[in-house]
Amino acid sequence: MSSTDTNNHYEIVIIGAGFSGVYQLYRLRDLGFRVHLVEAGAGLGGIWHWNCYPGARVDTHCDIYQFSREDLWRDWTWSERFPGWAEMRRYFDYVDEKLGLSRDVSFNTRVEHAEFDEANQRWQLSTNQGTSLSANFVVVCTGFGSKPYIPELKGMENFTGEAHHTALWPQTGVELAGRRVGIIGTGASGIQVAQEASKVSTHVTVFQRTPNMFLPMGQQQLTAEDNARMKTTWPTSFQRRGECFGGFDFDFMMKSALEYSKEERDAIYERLWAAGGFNFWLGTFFDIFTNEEANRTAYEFWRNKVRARIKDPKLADMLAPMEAPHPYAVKRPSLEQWYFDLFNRDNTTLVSLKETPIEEVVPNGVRTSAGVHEFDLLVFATGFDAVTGGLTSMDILSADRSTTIKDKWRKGVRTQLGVATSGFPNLLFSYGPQAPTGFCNGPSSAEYQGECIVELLAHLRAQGHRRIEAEPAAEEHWRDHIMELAQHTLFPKADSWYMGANIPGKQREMLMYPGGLPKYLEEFKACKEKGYAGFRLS
Ligand code: NA7
Repeated sequence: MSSTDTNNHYEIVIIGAGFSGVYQLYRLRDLGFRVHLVEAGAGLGGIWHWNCYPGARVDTHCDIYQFSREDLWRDWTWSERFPGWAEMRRYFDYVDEKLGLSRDVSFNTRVEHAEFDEANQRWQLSTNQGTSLSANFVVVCTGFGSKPYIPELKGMENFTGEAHHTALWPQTGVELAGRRVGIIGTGASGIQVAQEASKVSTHVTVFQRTPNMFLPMGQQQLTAEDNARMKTTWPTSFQRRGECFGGFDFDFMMKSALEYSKEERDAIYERLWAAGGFNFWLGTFFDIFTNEEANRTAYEFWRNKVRARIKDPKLADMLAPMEAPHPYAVKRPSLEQWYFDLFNRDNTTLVSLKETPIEEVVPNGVRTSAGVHEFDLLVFATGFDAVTGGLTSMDILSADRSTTIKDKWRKGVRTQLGVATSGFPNLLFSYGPQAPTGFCNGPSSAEYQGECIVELLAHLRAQGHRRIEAEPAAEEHWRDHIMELAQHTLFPKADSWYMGANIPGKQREMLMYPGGLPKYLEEFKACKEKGYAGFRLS
């Protein structure tokens, strides 16, 4: 082995420095592994590094949107219940300072190609920097949203203004003040930009394809005293995450929405609504997700709340139609602060792309079937090739070199427990497909699922195993189990990124494990107790 090989060879290489990657780095390092992390961005934080557009904000209350290590939370103070991207970046800097992470990270380095060296049982990775490194094991932590999606629009090359996707926002910032802004997409990103733009821009035009069932954020400014009080409850909250479906510190009510009279039910809905955040989603009746009649009760409550805020009945019909466009809550609801109020002002226009589709981009804006909408800045808030995009955008060759992950998954994702796929030995992934991921709070997944992976790697070392590979039969079984669970829910009834249905040509399938975090952990534990059944260890 040459000296270069020695320098660039690690026991474990982690790809991606969001919550999952950072967790893997410090846990594996603490266990004495020789580990290195490769990150495409210039800093830690994952989506909190890339998503620096105005208004980018967490959708989970800060109590649980952080690492649960006491030496980290004890000395950190949150300024808002739902922190913005700049505060999240400061948080990652703080974690870095406390744990000395950066010394083991290659920043501005994107893994482009990976192939397995059978003779040495190791991965060879090549990067966009022209560098290469090798590792016995690779843990991919590229997250659910690392491959932005920009739709192909006719005439885009003719646009003379500025155009950016929210997740590729220039790190130096973009001026919103005094400009006319056009925003395509009304997910979390789109409405966050719209809310900020409405304060300073001359005009905001929002292009909506599907009305999004936003929930009230319930933002709060936090003092040092608030933090001190909250810290007394955090150990319990951290513990609770592993017991709740979505990795939150609250869970569904094991009651049917239909067990109650309308008055009783609405009183419960009022309480959940007032609590803010995802309470009206992950703290509600369990059968909202499985029973259309129960679901309709939540939609009607939501619709009436929203319509009461919008003065123009036509706009109310566009934003909160009398008939739901799809069941409530089967697309991830975003949190709004003053989004619906924008439409009572003169400087905001809402364009329904269902009624008037975009025909082409013109030099000064966008032409829909109803005419031209002019603007200087075009924001693509059109989301991501979610969950699988981080993995499939790298050229990862199977051990026998017959395929890539991207090609293998073209006809559907196959994994054992959402952490490995057959044909690709010694390659594990955290917060990826067929795991709780998008149904789970990010840091909770990073820690709970992440710890399963850490234990697995420690087990391999303890047993002297040099190779782990998912068994094809096990991944067929896991896939069937996921599809079976999904069939009993209303999730397949919407074109969401949970279903891979937001990207043209992508296989439509449930991409998440729909049984919830606790059940997932049980499955993993059972697999571990059977000597990691479904994985071939050697
Ligand atoms: P999302 O939630 O995937 O939202 C993307 C939005 O872009 C959504 O409103 C889409 O409409 C819209 N979209 C996508 N493609 C098009 C085209 N071709 N034309 C018009 N509109 C389009 O992404 P975000 O970045 O906002 O949020 C991602 C996650 O981050 C979010 O779930 C939170 O977890 C935080 P659609 O609804 O598909 O009709």
